[in-house]
Amino acid sequence: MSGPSDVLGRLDAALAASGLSCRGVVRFDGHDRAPSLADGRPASAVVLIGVVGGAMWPVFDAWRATQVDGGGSDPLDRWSKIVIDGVAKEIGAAACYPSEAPYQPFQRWAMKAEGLKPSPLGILIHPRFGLWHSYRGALLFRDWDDEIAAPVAFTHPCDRCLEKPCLSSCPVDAIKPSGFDVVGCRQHLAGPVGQRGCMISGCLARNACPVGTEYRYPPEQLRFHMQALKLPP
Ligand code: B12
Ligand code: SF4
Ligand code: SF4
Repeated sequence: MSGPSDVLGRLDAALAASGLSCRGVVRFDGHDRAPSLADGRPASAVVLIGVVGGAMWPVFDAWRATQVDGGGSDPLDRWSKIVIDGVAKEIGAAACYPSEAPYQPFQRWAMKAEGLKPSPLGILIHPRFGLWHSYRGALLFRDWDDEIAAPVAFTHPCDRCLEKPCLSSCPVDAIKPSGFDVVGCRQHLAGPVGQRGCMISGCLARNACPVGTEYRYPPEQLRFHMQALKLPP
């Protein structure tokens, strides 16, 4: 089995054209429930693959334009699977996906890999990318014997943010310190004010965050994610 620097270097190269990137590595230890591989044995490590800002959007959008069905009902999931399954085959790992049941704990893995914590919106905030990042898949490895560097320590951005504009920007108060009111949010998005507001400009609470604004998704990408949030699962 190759060492992590070798695998991560090959992964970066394999992902470069897609605009996706490696988002950290976690070795499973006694505290984690490691996902099983095809033969039923547990994985020993996972490498997260994700989106930072708008890097993947032009590649995904160009792919979508070539699809007769526009990419189907979940085009981003389909595209991610094509890209990540290809990379998994090349690297010799198994792939798993955040939207496939049973849900794997992508956020818990990301917290461990990069030392991230949840924002009041529920999504994890990154010290550099703010709220403008997500996960498109992960590669599971049977053997990973080499050291994995501990995440660099930083102050959680929300602990430094005194005004917390995300908590006061939602027109229907769906972002509360106690959690995200997804029903209230979706009702608003379905109505005329939501259609003219959040559905076009993106979530006002997310947009209000002052961290990582240079990574904010481009308008078309924002609208795409709002469409996905509007629909009940
Ligand atoms: C179901 C789901 C939803 C549902 C319900 C979300 C909810 N708040 O309950 C709906 C459809 C509403 C939704 C909406 C969105 N989601 Co969502 N969602 C998921 C999904 C598929 C499963 C979540 C889950 O149940 N995980 C299962 C448990 C076992 O995993 P977990 O890692 O342990 O997750 C838990 C912990 O993080 C825990 N937790 C919270 N705080 C803390 C603190 C500590 C210390 C610990 C230990 C744990 C913990 O809460 C999580 C469970 O909800 C995940 C993908 C995934 N596989 O995780 C995406 C995911 C969480 N969603 C994501 C996003 C981006 C969104 C949206 C912004 C998307 C959009 N279209 O705009 C919205 C807004 C969400 C919001 N404001 O909270 C991203 C978050 C990325 C990030 N930066 O963190 C994820 C990871 C998907 C991805 N592809 O990256 N989502
Ligand atoms: S506005 Fe402040 S509290 Fe809200 S997510 Fe951004 S940094 Fe965190
Ligand atoms: S999308 Fe709009 S209604 Fe939903 S949480 Fe964000 S600001 Fe509130």
